[in-house]
Amino acid sequence: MYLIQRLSTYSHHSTPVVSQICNSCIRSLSAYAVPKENISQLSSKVKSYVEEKAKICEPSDIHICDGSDKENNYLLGLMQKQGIVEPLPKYENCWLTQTDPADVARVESLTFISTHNKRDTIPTPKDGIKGTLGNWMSPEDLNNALNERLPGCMKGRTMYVIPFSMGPIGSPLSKIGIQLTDSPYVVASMRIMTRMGANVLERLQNDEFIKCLHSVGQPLPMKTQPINNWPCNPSKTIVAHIPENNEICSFGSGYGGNSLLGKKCFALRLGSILAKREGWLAEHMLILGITNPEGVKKYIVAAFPSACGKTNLAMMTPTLPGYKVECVGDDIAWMKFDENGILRAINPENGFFGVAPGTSEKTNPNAMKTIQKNTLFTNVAKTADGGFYWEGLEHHIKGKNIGITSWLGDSNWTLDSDKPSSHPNSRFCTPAKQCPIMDPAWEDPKGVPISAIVFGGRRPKGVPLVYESFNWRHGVLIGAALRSEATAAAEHKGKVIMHDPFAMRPFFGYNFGHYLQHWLNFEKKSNTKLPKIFHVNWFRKGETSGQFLWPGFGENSRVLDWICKRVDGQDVAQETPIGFTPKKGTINTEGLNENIDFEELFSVPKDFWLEECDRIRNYFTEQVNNDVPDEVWNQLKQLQQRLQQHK
Ligand code: SAT
Ligand code: MN
Repeated sequence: MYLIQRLSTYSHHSTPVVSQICNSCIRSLSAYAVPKENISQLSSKVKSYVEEKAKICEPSDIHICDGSDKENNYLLGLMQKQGIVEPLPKYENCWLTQTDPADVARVESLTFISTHNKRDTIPTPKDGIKGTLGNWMSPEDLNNALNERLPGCMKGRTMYVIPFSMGPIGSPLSKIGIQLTDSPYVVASMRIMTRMGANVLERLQNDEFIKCLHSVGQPLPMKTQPINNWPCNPSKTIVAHIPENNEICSFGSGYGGNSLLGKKCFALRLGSILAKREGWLAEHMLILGITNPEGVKKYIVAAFPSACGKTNLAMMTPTLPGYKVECVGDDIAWMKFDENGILRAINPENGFFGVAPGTSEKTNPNAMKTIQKNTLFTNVAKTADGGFYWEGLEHHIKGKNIGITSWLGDSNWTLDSDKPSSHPNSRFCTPAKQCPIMDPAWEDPKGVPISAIVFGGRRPKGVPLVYESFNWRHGVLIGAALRSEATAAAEHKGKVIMHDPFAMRPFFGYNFGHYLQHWLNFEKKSNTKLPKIFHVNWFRKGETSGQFLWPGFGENSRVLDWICKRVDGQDVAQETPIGFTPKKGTINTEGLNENIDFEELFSVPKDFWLEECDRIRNYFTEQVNNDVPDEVWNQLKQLQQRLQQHK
């Protein structure tokens, strides 16, 4: 651990101050200067970045993270003293944090990408329509916003310097970032979610890196006591990306994707820009390997909007006898065609930042095993015997007399309470390597070879369990047209089917129209073996029964098996206007104990799909307008024609 301090200013302390700075120290701090000798270990590029930002943010000291256990334990101890975390003694090295209830999720409306040319960042929506494909800010406006916020924002706090690698250290597909943050919670979380520490600095040498600055936006001393000891500044929050400088600046929130800058900000938004520049793909996709009883293994990537069970699928226990599923990643895939034209994927992350409610032995037994140690829980409830609790774990407490304290601190919470025990976006942050089904190749620097790309949505009506695109271009249309049922904003009540193209809507780093062209361009490249593209829907309901037509979870292995057969070129498909669906009897039903109405599950209702075409056309026209590539319009037209010709 390296701790850099202006010890001379702390004359009344005999030993270096390692815990939170005392008040008289805060008062005695004069103009900030980084002691040169202590950051001499940094490369000149990192050093000047740290110095530049320290000068602006004026932290009281700087700590360069080495990623060691010792450092982590020290930070956890510090946070415990400060009341930011408490141990969950029922497990090994597990900790619970409750945030300020005003800081519980990503803030899409305050997330910006700043470029000189607006159209580089977002399509121009049709007149009178509000764009929903990202927020742009001019460099001038961003400068003003940051100048209003950053000066002195770390006063009285430590600036932690986090060197981190997205992807296995040294993989040609990996990228390095340096995050500066004044939140020890962020340090502890980044240590789980990324490869972090001294070995990253070694690897970095004097190369370029992604610059990530984060502040909770509450210099000390604060005027009022922070709620739950969780400093944040919701009225001033901003999450900004500056592609030109490979830079991210986030202010005011300590939560999730707002503050763990490696995840959505770097790996997806800036990642997608780097991918476009450099000819690869940064996608919001899980990566899994599936092995059949003959021992043949294939890797699949899959993009789903939220609330479709992405993490559950990534860690699935297949019910199909003799099959094995292994996990490479549950959220993000970085993919590049190798010299043999094979698409190879790495998971840039090192941990899972999963939604806690709904995770249980039934829905995801592997996640439950993963989170038994070394895990940070945020905004979940706790049990009197030192455990975690959330919606979905009712069987853990039923019939037992265990006290529960809700995430909001209600220590009399019971199953009859009218509020949930945990915030719906509460999370576990847990090391990937603890997952019992991590794929042996999950850290292979070459990446794993991808055979199929799957898009999926929660579609109660009209959309079959699985269908295959006719070709790559048609597959790009399927990704672009992705829709899923979601709980809508307050003004609509209940559920609506929302557009979420490529499950990337909040994560595009640049103009979605240009992104579509980037995808289309891979078809023109010589020597690329393009994976087949599929669409799945586990959530179709019977028109009359109103019940799910497919049991889902482990049974989804039957669909993955059919996909693998198609990758092998087996004659198990029939043509429909929307793509290839399984021929009768080609979904393996061995051991399936339910009566499935395959007829209804695979039907392609003409009127439904013609209406779907209209909605997609409207969406493209309103949102993407002049930036829709011709080929995407073509594909949509062809889909509509096929449907019209269909009886
Ligand atoms: O908070 S994160 O952005 O990391 C996760 C999510 O909201 O998708
Ligand atoms: Mn995600």
